[in-house]
Amino acid sequence: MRGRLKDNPVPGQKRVLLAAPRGYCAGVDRAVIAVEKALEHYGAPVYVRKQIVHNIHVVTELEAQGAIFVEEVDEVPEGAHIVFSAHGVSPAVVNAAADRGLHAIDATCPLVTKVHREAVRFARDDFEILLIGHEGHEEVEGTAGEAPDHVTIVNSPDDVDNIEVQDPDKVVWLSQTTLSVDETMETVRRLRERFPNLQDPPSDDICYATQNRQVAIKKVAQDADLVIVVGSANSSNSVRLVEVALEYGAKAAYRVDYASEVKQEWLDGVETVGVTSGASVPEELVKELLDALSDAGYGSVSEVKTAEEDLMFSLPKELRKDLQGNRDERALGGRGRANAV
Ligand code: 2E7
Ligand code: F3S
Repeated sequence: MRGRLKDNPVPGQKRVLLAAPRGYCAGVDRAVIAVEKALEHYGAPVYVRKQIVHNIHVVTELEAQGAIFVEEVDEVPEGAHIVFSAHGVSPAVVNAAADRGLHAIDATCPLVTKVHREAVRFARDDFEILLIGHEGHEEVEGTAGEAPDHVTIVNSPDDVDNIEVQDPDKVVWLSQTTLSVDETMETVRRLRERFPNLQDPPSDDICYATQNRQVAIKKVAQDADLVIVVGSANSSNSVRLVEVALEYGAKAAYRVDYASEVKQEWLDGVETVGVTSGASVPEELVKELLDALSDAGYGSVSEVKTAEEDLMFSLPKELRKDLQGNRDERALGGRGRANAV
């Protein structure tokens, strides 16, 4: 059914094209499990700086298990456990947590840490870093905080004309991991027009998960009258999926946190609904959307798969160490808790 519906839809038949890959990436999976394991191992409450990932459902579920989300480390009682979110933190935040005697568990996605290292290295070599990304987003604050005196944030292609640099022969661009690939390439093209010796990052900063989800929704969007993206409003990669869907031919595209937000009028005259979800979105929310669409007559679902994903990251090292200690204690006949990984 999968191929037949996609390539040769029955005229007038309502159907869903379900993008794959969608939903959780390796960095989100690791960060959410880190909070759950921390709660199991240390007991509630465990504090989390900022939303662990930008999804309201994930945050609400973790709150119900005993996580307390704070904006800054000074809200956390001295000596408590704190998890840094998947989007990363600047050294200033790491230091503030240490000064307060907090036990920090760093759930920064390893692919963000890689960009932090690039920023540190280029700053050490005295480059000016043009960081393409959205000002105010936690990831951008964290990366810029690695080398504040060397970083200029470039929000959009239109920002390029206003950038000032000291030495146009010593500039490099880096980026946030969750941007639109196409828009970022346009920003780089315009930067290079102004600074022909602009250096590229050593490897892609826009991560595999962002890229894969955009490729999949581009394919779906070509055939979709409507695209629905499951994801929260502050989720950069989810919002990008709506934009990409519109750019690649979807007649309409909306973002929802929950299936209950789908408006009846969105479906008026619609034969093909494309569905995807951002990297911070649990699959159960997509399932609920598919159930709601099925109730509305869109029971035929074909997956449009453009890549396989099997990347997994190990848990943050601070947590692994404590969980390992727990295991050793049990092996020695101690009374450790029976919940280590
Ligand atoms: C961490 C990073 O939580 P998200 O919705 O975050 P964005 O950055 O898209 O607002 O998605 C997962 C995620 C993506 N990037 C987590 Cl650095
Ligand atoms: Fe990491 Fe990319 Fe996910 S940076 S948290 S793998 S969206």
